[in-house]
Amino acid sequence: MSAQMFEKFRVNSPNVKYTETEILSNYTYNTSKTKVVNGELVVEPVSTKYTIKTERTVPKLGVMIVGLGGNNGTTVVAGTIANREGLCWNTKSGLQKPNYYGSVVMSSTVKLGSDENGKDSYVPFQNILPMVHPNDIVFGGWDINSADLAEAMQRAQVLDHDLQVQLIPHMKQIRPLPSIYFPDFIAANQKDRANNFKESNKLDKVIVCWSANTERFSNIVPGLNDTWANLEAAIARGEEEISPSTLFAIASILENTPYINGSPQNTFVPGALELAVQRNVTIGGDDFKTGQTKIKSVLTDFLVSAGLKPVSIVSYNHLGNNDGKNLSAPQQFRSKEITKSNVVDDMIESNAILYKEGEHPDHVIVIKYVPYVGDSKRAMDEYTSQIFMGGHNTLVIHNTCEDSLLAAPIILDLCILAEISSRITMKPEGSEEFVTFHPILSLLSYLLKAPLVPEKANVVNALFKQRNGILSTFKACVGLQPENDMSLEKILF
Ligand code: NAI
Ligand code: DG6
Repeated sequence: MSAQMFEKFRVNSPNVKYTETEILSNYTYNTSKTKVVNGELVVEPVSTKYTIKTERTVPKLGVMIVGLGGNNGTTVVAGTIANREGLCWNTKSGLQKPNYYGSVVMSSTVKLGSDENGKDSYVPFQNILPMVHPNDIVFGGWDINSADLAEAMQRAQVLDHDLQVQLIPHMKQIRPLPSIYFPDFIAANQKDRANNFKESNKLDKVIVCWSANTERFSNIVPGLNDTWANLEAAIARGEEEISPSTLFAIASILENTPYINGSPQNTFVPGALELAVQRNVTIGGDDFKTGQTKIKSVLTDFLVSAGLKPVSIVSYNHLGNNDGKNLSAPQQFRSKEITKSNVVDDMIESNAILYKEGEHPDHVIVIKYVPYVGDSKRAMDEYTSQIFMGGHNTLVIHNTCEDSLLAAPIILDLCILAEISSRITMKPEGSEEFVTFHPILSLLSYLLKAPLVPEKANVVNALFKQRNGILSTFKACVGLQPENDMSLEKILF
């Protein structure tokens, strides 16, 4: 065996100090700066020293889901209860135990080093820093439909029947709070679900996550939503172009509560972004990255970094749940088409040997609503690449999966990562002040199709770069360098 896992670890280094309440790490961040001098690229290594402070006390986290009665909302709550209560259920293949598969926090591991025999030592991702355990999260939220979560879970038809039966007593105790419904923003075919409206709700929980229906994009209108001052006035006037999701985000930010957008629409209009930055309240978005897009952000990265040239990417999918129904309307489909389309841009731009400036593969997105398949989404992707000497390589992928079982662990990850990120602060050498991460939390990019990033940062879509970004940051908090794949200690003769 060349690897082994340990539950706990301690870093033994003069640069790391564990106190009762904090982990303090003196960390040297190494990167490179480039500039062009007389037409030549000059690269200079740069080292910056930071003191990184991580608060060790894990808070009791409340997660408020907008769209709590939907497939994702009910599945994330049900899955967490099943794990917490240790509910096992019979299936045709035998007894099934609950798990958190699909959660990068709960079900993946991190390499911390190698022992004297060269054996790699791993710890669970969740143990690299003190993080909230999903079993301890308290869920609540809003929906435009008043069904309790037992009813909503049964309507979703995602979980096995035997498990649902065991969950009913727990789930029926939770009923979504009433929400805001503007028929103009989600598809007209959602009208029969909206039996429960109200203008606004007081947001008082720690993290709010939008997992409600995909809205159409809002128009960005000068004087309306382009600045916080204009947006505030527009909300006060009750302007119709302010979407429910933007209202939730604003209410959340005003309550100093982080807000995550799991759907594609442009909730964070410029005025909302300005408010989040002004008040330093964490926001993350847009659109959960689950199956097809995750594969795309791996496969395209592989092709382009292998020197192969993707020239056509066609992504087709059909599904039969309420999300699929909502997306069958043109404006809501358009929102999803946008977030699904931009996910290869950074990889294409990184390779000017393969692509001339402005050149891009043909990239087509199709989504069809097929009620019979329910939550079991079918995704078919075809990647055609140009290869050596004018040849072509076509890869075809067929993927069948329960959509909400992929999305639910991602909701947990987003909330857990947003929470731990709020307990990390950094002080550059020479400064007196510890600073937080930028409120537009790009660290969440791994879990989002169209990552929001601070103005000066580049969007990264490539999945393993995104994962490495999270891990390198968390390892820095305990005084460890990013994973170094040179393995010099093992390969020199
Ligand atoms: P769903 O249709 O089952 O659930 C959405 C829920 O939102 C419904 O219960 C609906 O009544 C409620 N709703 C609609 N407007 C609302 C409002 N203004 N306030 C409060 N509640 C409202 O959809 P599902 O499958 O749970 O997906 C949720 C969202 O997540 C969709 O926008 C979807 O595109 C997005 N998403 C889903 C992924 C997946 O793999 N399941 C992945 C990426 C994004
Ligand atoms: C149809 O595309 C439904 C959508 O909500 C997707 O299932 C969802 O956005 C997940 O997409 P992906 O590309 O991350 O698998």
